[in-house]
This record gives sequence, C-alpha cells and structure tokens, in this order.
Amino acid sequence: MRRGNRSIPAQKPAIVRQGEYVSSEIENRLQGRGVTLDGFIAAMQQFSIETPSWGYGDSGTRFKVFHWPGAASHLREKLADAAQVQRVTGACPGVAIHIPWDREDDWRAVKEYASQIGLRIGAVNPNLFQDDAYRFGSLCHFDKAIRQRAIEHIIECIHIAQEVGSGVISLWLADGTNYPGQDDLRRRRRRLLESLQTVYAALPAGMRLLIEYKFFEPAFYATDLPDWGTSLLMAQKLGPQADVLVDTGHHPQGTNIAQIVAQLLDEGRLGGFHFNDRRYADDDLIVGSQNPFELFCIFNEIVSAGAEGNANVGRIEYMIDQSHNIEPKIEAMIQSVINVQTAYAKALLVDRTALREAQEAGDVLGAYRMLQAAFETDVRPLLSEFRVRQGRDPDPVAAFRASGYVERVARERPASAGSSGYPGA
Ligand code: LRH
Ligand code: MN
Repeated sequence: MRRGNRSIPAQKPAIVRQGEYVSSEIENRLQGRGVTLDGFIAAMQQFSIETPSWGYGDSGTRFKVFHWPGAASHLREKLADAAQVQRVTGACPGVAIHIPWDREDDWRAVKEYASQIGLRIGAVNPNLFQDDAYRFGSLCHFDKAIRQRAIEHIIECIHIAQEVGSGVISLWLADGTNYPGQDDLRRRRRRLLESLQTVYAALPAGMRLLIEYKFFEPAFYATDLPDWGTSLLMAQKLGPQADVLVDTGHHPQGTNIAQIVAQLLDEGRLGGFHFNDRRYADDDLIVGSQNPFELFCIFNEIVSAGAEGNANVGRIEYMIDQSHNIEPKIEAMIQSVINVQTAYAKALLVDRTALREAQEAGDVLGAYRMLQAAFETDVRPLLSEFRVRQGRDPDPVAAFRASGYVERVARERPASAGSSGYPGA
C-alpha cells in the first residue's frame, strides 16, 4: 500500500474473533448498569480527538530540547506521523496546526496530502507569543500598531482555516504583565475585547473561535486571559461563534476542572479541550498519566450532560496539547488517545439511574461508589472488542511497535533537517 512517497507496511490485524474480548459476565454487568455492548461500541465509534502537529516535533523545556532521531521537522512529516496514530487507533483523523510553526505555501496541497493519508486539518492555532513585537503583549498591547499586527496574524489564520477546510480557530494569548503597575489592567481588558471584536467580525459563518485561558506563564503578575470566567465573559460579549477552551494544564493546583466543565456545559459555551496532564504547573505530560480519576470525572460530567440532552456536548472539540520531551513522540500520542478513550469508556459505564436515585436520597457514599465502580472497571476488554470490530489490532501500541515505522523514519529523515518551530528546538 503506498501513501505519499513512502510505503507503509499493510497492517495484519491479529486474528481475533468478534465478541472474543467481552465475556457474557462483563456484558451482564453492563446490562445491570443500563449499558449495552452495542451502545458502548457506537459511542466509542463516534468519539474522535485531534492530535497536535507540535507534539510530533522536537520540544523541551527552557533547560534543554532533546533531539529525537527521526522526529518530524515539518508539517508533512508531522502529518505522516499523525497518520500512524490514526491507523492504529482510528480515533484521531484531525490534526491541529500551529502558525507559523507549520506555515506552508500551498494550503490546498496540504489539505490534499492530508486526505490522501486519511487525515484532515483541524484547529488552526495562531502564535502570538514568539514574535519580539509581543514583549508587552499582543491583542492587549498598549501600542495600537502591535494590536493591529496581532489581529492581522489571526485573520491570516482564518484564511488558512478556510483553505484547509478547518472550522476552528484555537486562540491562546501569552499576554500579561510581570509587575504590579506595569500596565493598567482594566485598559488591557478593554483593548483585548476591542481586538477580539475585530477578529470575531472577520470570522466566516460557521467558523468557531475557541478562547483558551491559563492562570500564569509566561506572565508572572497578571495574565489577561487567566481563567474560565474571563474567557466565558469574552465569548458571551463576542457572540455564538465564540466559546471557551479548557486546557487541563492551565489551572491552579486543587482546581476542580470537572466543575468548570459542568458550568460551561450548562452555559452552552464549552468549545473544547486541550488535554494533557500535570503534577506541578503546565507540564504538558501525557493526558491521564498523573491523575486519571480527574480525567474520568471530566468525562463523567460530559456523559451526564449528554444523557440529559445537553446540546453543547455534540459541539465539543477534543484535542490533545502535549510536548513529549524525553519519550517517543508517536507512541506517546497513541498512549494519550488510549488514555482518553479509557476515561470516556469508564464514564459510559456509570449507572446513571442508580446514581440519580442515590444523589436525591442523600446517599453520599452510595453515589460516590457508583462513580468508583465505573472508574475501577477494567475497560480494556471492551476497548479491544471495539478496535477488533473496526478491523484494528486490539493493542494499538503493540501494532505500532510491530510496524517498524520508528526505525524507518529514523533512518530516512536527515538528523537536523530543521526546527519544528518549538522554542529552542
Ligand atoms: C500554551 C498552550 C497553547 C499552545 C501552546 C503550544 O501553554 O497550551 O495552547 O499554543 O501551549
Ligand atoms: Mn493549550
């Protein structure tokens, strides 16, 4: 089978019969919770998550960027790697891009190349944090000319999105101040709103603007978009095409992100997620690798709202935003997709009727145990069954390792072919 200019060995799905993975005992337990195997499989089939182009290139910390042999260094290599993740998981046909890290001359050719290898270009991320001009901010800068420059970059990204067939602009601002008094916080807020209104007016019908927040870094006194409330207020002032993006690494320690998700769903303004995990700050580690119960609670809020017909649930953009500084990048992405599928699968197994009864009977621990029972259910057999029914290997990581892709690209791709664009890479 040929894809682009490289032959990818045909995937020999392991000879596994349908229904082999899910014993009748498991199926009965599901039934006991009001869940059918077919219903579970159908829900998993509808779930997809975007991978970030920047997760395939070299990345690091301010201390060091380690170069990974064969790491993708430009968009087509990043897409080729993303196609591997899609091949073994079937859950991530979309790839988010970052401009200018992924800038190309012919976006139609990129769209064509992506579809040839079974992908589509997802969210377009403007970059308003790497230009010298943005030392004091971009859309909040006190100099109107700098704000205009930033607005023009976002409008360029809107045009790129139109060319590649993407319906999402995913905007994060590094804007903020480092010292009290450095700038007037109310005037910055008004500049931000005015700038965003100019951007919003440039959005074609149907295109969404997702407003990401982060409580600190690189600003260390005040960040102009520090929390979900500020992003929500801006989205509400702008209009229905603007929503809030929740990056799971962007909250103060101890924040209950599941509650933020519940609130945004109830407001109908949850635009999407940048999934990753952290122990300390914005660590951008593999989602679900440090606190899988937190991720489960987030999906529990989404499934609960969906079960009650919440319309916002069908409009959530699921995306991964990570940097793989020491671990193999493609395998890390596959593991991330598996971890998200696992959290979602467990949330689908909550007995919602019994949970509601326990909640409204004040049965505190009874209600808690409903979630605990779902979280502690080993969903691997169910996910294996789901993958086998799609003609895929039940174990995506094993399937990828068996492909020899990593060894081949390490041979084929010139060592320092150029920077992935990541700071310091
Ligand atoms: C900022 C952020 C943002 C991206 C960047 C790569 O911390 O989460 O979403 O633009 O990481
Ligand atoms: Mn992010």
